[in-house]
Amino acid sequence: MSNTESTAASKSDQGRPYNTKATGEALKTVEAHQDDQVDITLFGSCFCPFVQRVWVMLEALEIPYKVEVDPYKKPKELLELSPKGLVPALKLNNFTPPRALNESTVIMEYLEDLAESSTKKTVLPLPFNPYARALARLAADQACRSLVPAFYRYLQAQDVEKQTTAGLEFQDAIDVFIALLGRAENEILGPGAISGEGEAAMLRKGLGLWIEGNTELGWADIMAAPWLFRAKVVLGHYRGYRFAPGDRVQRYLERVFEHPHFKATCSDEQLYYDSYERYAFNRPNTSQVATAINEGRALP
Ligand SMILES: N[C@@H](CCC(=O)N[C@@H](CS)C(=O)NCC(=O)O)C(=O)O
Repeated sequence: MSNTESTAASKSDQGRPYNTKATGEALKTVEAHQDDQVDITLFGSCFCPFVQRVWVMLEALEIPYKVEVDPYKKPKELLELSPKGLVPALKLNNFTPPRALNESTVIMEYLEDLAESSTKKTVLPLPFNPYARALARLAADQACRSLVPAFYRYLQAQDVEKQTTAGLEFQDAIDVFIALLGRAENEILGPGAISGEGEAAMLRKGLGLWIEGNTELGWADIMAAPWLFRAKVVLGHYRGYRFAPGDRVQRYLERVFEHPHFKATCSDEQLYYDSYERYAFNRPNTSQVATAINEGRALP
């Protein structure tokens, strides 16, 4: 029996701590990003989905960076960058003294703006069509405000009845997210779309991997992917969750999970089983996010 099978079968809290060091592809990426002579240092922890968002952005936009893992114990250096001691945080080394940014969504906006004048890469539809950009952001907003909290509610729910309700709510949050990706596709590229053919071809790229044939991650993909991946791995393991069947959705998820920029930031599955055990058994003092969920408050 493999490690994974024995963990899945036992389903009891083994008191495993979160991992402090990336494994697999993510470890290779960490090792390839240790050059001190770069403008951006990403403070992150290897299992954190909020960090993964930012990490995927750096990869997708080809912005040079250095990555530090396990600042979870709140070293002074992190607290100077991120007031609540949350990761991700960016240290911006090109300012004297260095400046800082926290909040994954704000950092994503910052990197998108930065890339406009540096690497010329983007993960959004081009600015000549603000409506197409807004539709991509609408799906991303659904990921932030519904899908992410629903993920934690489901994972932290302890009795079967609450797990069933939370599971349905989580699936609903995914369905709405997918519907919004579909809406962007229909309204920008579909029959009677507002754009002409040339314009549609230019906008198509920025709509991300939902669009069959597209090869680059989009804004909404990056916003949601870390939790979609943890739904497959962690909720699959601890809650028996499976994505609702549907060929198009399955193909989309596969394209996201297999995308080189996403894969480069993923550790081996065992790391996620271990790191999320404390959430799955709702141990006290797991994290600020877990506490907020237990107290019915907004996420930090
Ligand atoms: N709103 C923040 C949330 C970040 C967050 O909660 N990060 C977790 C790791 S996944 C953290 O740093 N937790 C430390 C703690 O709970 O003290 C963001 O989007 O960046």
